[in-house]
Amino acid sequence: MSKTALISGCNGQDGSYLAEFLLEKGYVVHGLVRRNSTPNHQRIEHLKGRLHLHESDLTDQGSLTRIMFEVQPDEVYNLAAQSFVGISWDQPISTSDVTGLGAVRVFEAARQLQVRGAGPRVYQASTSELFGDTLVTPQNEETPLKPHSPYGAAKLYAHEMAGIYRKSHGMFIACGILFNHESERRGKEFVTRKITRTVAEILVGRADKLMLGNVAAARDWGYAPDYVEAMWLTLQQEQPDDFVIGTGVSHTVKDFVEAAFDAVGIIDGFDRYVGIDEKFFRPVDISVLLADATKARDALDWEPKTPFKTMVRRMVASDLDEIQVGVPDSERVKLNDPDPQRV
Ligand code: NAP
Ligand code: F7E
Repeated sequence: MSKTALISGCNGQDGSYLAEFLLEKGYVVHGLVRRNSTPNHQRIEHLKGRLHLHESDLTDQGSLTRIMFEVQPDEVYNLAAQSFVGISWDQPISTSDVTGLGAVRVFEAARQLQVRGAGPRVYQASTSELFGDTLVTPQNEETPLKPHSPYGAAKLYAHEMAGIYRKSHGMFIACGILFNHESERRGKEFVTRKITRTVAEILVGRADKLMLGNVAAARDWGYAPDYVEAMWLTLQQEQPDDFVIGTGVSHTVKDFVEAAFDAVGIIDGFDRYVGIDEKFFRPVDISVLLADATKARDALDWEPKTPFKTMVRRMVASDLDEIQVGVPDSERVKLNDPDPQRV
């Protein structure tokens, strides 16, 4: 019998990849999406007809509980969140409500179902932002948690509540302490996608500057499709547990910029095109994040598959395609070199 999964944030970067992954595995997949005045389900458009979508909001307990009861999922993946760290200083209340309390509303809906004998397994998307600007490097499941952003604090609340629900109610709730993961579907406000998009625009002559903030910040950037596999593996374990998920390699924002310019064959791109603008700095930033994912490797048999440069290259190639929609193929600017992973 096929299993049933419910994904909140189904239209997000990770939600869309996870939906694909679970459909491929034969799951019946239900997704929660927000109501928008102009429906915008771009990332899951290609899955329409295979996905069961439900309108809900993480601030609305009633609809979450109702849908949980209707769907009776075997597995719940709570991926919905206000996930942009930068905006969380400007919108701390809604970030706390959605990213923090919203997770607890999902746990609570699952608990109500468990009380009636049909408790699902629950995955909570925790984050490397939990560590804050730590001096402990690399970070693993034992590293102290001291977030520096309203987003990180909201995620810490959700993370702690996941543990409390697990212990107090005997629920199967597991968290992935996910380090940054990117893709062609990454939101355009995040630094990686902003870089690949602008580099593509510079290449075709539609932009002449890439304005950034703290280019010294270093992050452990992996490829999102690899990370959804880790989410699924986490829920297939005998016991619920938390796992750090990352690559074990950290790059600065400047490194990412250089890799993106390299991918399109622009030399000295950082010096020629990058400008620094105060408005992209955060009140507080994290200097370095670097994952020690040994526990996930040993217990889940999970390893990231996609090298950093391959990911950057795919993102730039995809942005090049997107910005040249409508341009005849013969006139399109393309990446010259073959993808190192495909040759
Ligand atoms: P994302 O692309 O921003 O997707 C977040 C999803 O949440 C979107 O589909 C969004 O809906 C939905 N959402 C936002 N507010 C909501 C609300 N009030 N009610 C219901 N849905 C709401 O994020 P992601 O990169 O896929 O990340 C997935 C999860 O992993 C998030 O919880 C994020 O915090 C966490 N995480 C991500 C990373 C990373 O590097 N990507 C790292 C660590 C943890 P719309 O589609 O309508 O906007
Ligand atoms: O910033 C610096 C910025 O916004 C990365 C989310 O998925 O990962 C993500 O959060 C770094 C920061 O991602 C710009 O200051 C420099 O140091 O791409 P980001 P994030 O804040 O790391 C974590 C793990 C999550 O959980 C989150 O949900 O890049 N940076 N210049 C910039 N950042 C942005 N956005 N824009 C700039 O111009």
